[in-house]
Amino acid sequence: MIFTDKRYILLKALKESNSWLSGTELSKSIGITRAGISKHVQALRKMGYEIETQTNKGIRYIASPNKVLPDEIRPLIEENSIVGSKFFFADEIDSTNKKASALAEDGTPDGTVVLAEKQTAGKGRLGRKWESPENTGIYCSVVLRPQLALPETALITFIVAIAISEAIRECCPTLQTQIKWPNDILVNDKKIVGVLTEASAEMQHVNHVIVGFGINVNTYAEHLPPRFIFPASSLAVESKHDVDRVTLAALCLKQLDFWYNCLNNGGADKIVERWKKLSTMIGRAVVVEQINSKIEGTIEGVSKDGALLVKDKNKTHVMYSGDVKYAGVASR
Ligand code: BT5
Repeated sequence: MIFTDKRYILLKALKESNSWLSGTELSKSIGITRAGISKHVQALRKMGYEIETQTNKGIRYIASPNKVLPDEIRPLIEENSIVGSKFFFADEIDSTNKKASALAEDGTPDGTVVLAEKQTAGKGRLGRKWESPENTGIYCSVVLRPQLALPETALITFIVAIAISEAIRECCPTLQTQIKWPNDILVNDKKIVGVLTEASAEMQHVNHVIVGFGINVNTYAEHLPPRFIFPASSLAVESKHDVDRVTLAALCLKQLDFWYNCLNNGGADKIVERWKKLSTMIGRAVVVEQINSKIEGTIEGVSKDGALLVKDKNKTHVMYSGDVKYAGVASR
């Protein structure tokens, strides 16, 4: 993917140079006026970038803010083909899924990414809340426009969970992630990541799907909600060191691009195979709670369209939604 945004090109040039760059040279090489350069420098400073300017010397990059900013991620995902086609960033937002959904309705392209440093109304499933304290986590939603029939879109939650697991494994090699159907990623049986997939469809046609994920990265106990089973934790707590959020966010988007292309190109079998390897649920005794029912049994596997297969005394249940608890573990 080639990013042509002038502010991004200016920032990249400044970062790649260890010394002062002349404003006149920059304006020539980027193809904007000197006033244009000043305007972009002001905008970058407003975002928290430290950039120095001196009349005789020119312009110099000093440091980036501690934020998961699009211009920090872009250089790391230049090989992506769809995910990252466009970015939207906010320091504070109600919900990145809500914003992504509004952008999707306005026709934003496949692969548009929405990022925020803090959410005031982060959404979980079934009206639950996702705690999203500022400057510590990754709160991200991606607009996808898959060329798939409606039943196949169930695998979208799978590709997001696979992508994030692979990214965490690469970033924090000492941690073992486990995918818990349908939408959690656990480390040491603690919830680190939540994924929320929301589809807009008519009849059998999918308009778009919003995939949102929240990752507790450098978040500490006082900002995490109490949970009885699968308690909330973060990568920093589990790995005992802080994790670079930009690197991790870029790896997630890189992996998501790979698995999204796989899904669009008939790779359902490969996705289900990888999911099974990254989950530790197969063969475990569980209780699956749905709004009006409860099934107790053993997990046999997952179907090609994303359902959980749970076998009890009588039959194998094909479950498309529900909350899973391991049998024998006290309720939440
Ligand atoms: C989820 O729901 O796990 C999906 C969460 C998706 C959040 C992302 S953030 C970016 C995007 N924009 C949004 O508005 N949402 C998405 P669910 O399985 O229903 O789990 C929700 C439950 O997890 C809550 O009831 C709490 O018990 C717990 N919880 C809330 N915040 C948490 C956190 N930061 N870490 C761990 N657990 C949390």
